[in-house]
Amino acid sequence: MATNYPFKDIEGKWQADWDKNQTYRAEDLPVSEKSKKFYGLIEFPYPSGEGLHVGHPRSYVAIDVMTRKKRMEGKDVLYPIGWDAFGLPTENFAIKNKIKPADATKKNIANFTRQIKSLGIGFDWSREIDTTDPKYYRWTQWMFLKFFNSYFDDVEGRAKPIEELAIPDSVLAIGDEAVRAYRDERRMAFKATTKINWCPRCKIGLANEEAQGGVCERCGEGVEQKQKAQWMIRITKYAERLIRDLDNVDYLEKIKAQQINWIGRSEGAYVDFGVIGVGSSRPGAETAPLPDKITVFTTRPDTLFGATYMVLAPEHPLVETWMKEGDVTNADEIRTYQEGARLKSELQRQENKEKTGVELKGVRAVNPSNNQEIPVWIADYVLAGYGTGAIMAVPAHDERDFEFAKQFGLTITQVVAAEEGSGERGLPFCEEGVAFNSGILDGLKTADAKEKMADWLEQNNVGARTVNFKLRDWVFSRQRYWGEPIPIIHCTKCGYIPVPDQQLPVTLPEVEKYEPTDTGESPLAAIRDWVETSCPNCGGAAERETDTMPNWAGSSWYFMRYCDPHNDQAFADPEKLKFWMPVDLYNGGMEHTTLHLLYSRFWYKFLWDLGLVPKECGSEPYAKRRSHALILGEGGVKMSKSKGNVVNPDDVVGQYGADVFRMYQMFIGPFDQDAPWDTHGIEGVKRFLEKVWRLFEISTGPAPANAFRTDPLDADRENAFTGSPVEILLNQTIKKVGEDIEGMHFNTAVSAMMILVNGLGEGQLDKNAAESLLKLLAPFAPHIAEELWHQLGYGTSIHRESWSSYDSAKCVAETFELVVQVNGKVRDKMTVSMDISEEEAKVLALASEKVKPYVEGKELHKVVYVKGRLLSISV
Ligand code: ANZ
Ligand code: ZN
Repeated sequence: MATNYPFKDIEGKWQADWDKNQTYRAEDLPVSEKSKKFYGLIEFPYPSGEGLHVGHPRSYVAIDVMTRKKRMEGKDVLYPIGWDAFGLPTENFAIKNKIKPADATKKNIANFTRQIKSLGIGFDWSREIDTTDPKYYRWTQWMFLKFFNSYFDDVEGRAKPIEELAIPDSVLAIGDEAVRAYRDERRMAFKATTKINWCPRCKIGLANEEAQGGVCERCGEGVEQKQKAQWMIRITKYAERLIRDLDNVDYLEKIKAQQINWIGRSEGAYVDFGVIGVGSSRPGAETAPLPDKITVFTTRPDTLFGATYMVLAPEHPLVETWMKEGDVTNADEIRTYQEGARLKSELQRQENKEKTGVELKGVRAVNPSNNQEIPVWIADYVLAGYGTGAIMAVPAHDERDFEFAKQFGLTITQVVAAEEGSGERGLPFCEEGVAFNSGILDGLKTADAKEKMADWLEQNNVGARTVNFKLRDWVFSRQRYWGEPIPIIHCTKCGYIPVPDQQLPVTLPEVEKYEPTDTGESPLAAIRDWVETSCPNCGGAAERETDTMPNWAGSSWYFMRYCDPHNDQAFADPEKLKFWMPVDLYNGGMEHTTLHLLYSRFWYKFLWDLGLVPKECGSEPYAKRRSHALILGEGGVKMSKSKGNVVNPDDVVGQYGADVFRMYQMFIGPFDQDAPWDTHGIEGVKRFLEKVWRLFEISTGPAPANAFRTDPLDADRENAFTGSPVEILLNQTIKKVGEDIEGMHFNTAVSAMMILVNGLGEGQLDKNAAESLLKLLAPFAPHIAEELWHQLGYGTSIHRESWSSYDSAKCVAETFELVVQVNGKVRDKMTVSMDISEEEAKVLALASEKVKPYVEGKELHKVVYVKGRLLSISV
């Protein structure tokens, strides 16, 4: 059933009015006014063909409530909206329906705009952005070229322009080719052939972050491994700072923990093992040291004496070397094993299944701690991409090594015990303890033994302390059409040449066919007259890069574009960045914690290092990050088409209006907990707003002759409730709603308003209570609040009014009448706070002028206190 107030008229009317008067427009002020600004941000949506999901508004309405309150508190609020519109679903939709991705995007954006506008969210639409607009992606491309034209200075720990890279004389001496290669190896954006996660269904390469759990993030298909030349960005150079700077931001603890865990910092050491040939067919190397060394990364250098064999990843380059040189004698067996490993994903290789491996016959390693010769194996549980791609195996103290040693009958030597002298215990023993069987380390606790061994390695030049990260460089190429073209030109003479700034953007060509290819080539590769171009450097024939950027590119910096969305001279005016940045509150999904949130922090830091983001903005883009939970279908299961439990926001708004929808979204449950959609719940909210409406109808009478309209400043009425229970309730509610909004406890703010409205009762609404109630309601139900505000006789928007303040003296919990008896006779009655203690009650009673005459100069015999009622004194 529809509401009993005319929401259709009210909502449309006020939305048009806000639009016309630009009620929610953010004003760019001078930096000196910075304390006035509040920048609230939601993750801008991907405008899919399905339209808005009821999950989207949970975030939008929440930050709308917050920013509306801030605006009423006098802040200059920036709350913008835009479209993260590149991406696979649109491309696939366009292919299927034989339309252009750009046209599909336009249509989807129009639909999303209509839907979002129908919710009355206070976005500043004048700042709308679209990542697929060439005016926007021009700057995304420009930023990519900044990555290309920069290197990371390890000493200073920051990115710098590539021209500042010092080229060693030895390289200069070789010539231009060598200089170019030297630079190319150090660029922040570089091309490399690596094993990538490949989704055979989407026909697209995926970053590790997009293939968590070994399945494609988009379609759920199991990913395969494929070798491909890819553009990569060196996010790993920022690993340390991405962890460290979390200390300076206010993020939910679980968000920080997830990022730290994903970056995966491990302290440990490199250790070099010598190699000897013991059967090599290399002349002179039959039983002699080989020129190679195996370097491993270990987090437990203290266990070096227990390293009884070594394992290399099957892809380790030394394996190739030894096969080529004829050092290993079982090459066929090794080849077969390598083939098998190549087809497995990293995840499969880390699974706790039966261990497999092959010994490299003909070579042995030398443990530097005791000069013992130990066998060298390859096994796929050692990953090529982590650490050095090789390990020292310590089977007594590492689970995987232990299983492997058992499987292949390798030596297991224990070197750490739980306590000194406690010896054998169940192996593997993977905890910390005390070293034994370990020469110089004997008797040391693990922490000390690690330090001592690290010192020893450094002194003897066979290793060094180091820090390792799980984080991988960012695979930045996609072989698809609907993304930003990577603005690089390949010239056979000059190498990779950036497209000159004045030629940006490199726009996508309009084509007939967008289908991806099985070869892993981008569809752009087939468009020859787009691909063929001339080299900006030498003018010779050259080809465009045909890979496009991942859909995370445009969203890595969009929050800065909002600060100055129409600028065509710069991605944003530095003065405007100085005023608005950082974002004060950013809300988004937990699923983006190790994707967008990490990428955009990195991207921002990079621009900040280069001074492209002013220093004054600070080194972090988001001061505060919060996350909403999911809205589930009725009954608590995930909404899905197949279950038929998808709620369409259009239907809800059509039936109940935007205010009910918004308020229900906030009432549905704690913001950070999943909550099922519930039709009874929405009915409850509807009745609440109806009650508010009725309350005003009765109190103010029919327009235009109602009380507030003719006499909005009636002083008597204003004071009518001073000290009354209604006034206390009102002050309490103002306090609670304000605090709940700040703490993002929106559901309890709504229930506080419900209690207030119940308490106000019919006919009890005076001017002060009426105004305060509407101001509290305004962030949640902006339309009805605006309508009733105007009915009170005001001519300007309630959303530009000031937020109500409360009087803490009038927020006192509850009071009761304390009866004071002396020797059984009532001598006084006093109004006291409900939470008064016995001691306080006694002090008050004895100080009473009416009680004093009966107790003064007498000995107190007994005092009985009955909470909430009585204090009985015997003298
Ligand atoms: C010897 C050792 C002894 C290790 C011991 C552990 C326990 P995290 O903490 O994840 O960084 N490792 C190193 N590189 C590897 C690779 N490419 N593939 C598989 N495993 C690798 O783990 C570091 C530890 O994981 C390293 O420390 C190494 O095993 C192994 F009692 O070295 B350890
Ligand atoms: Zn050239």
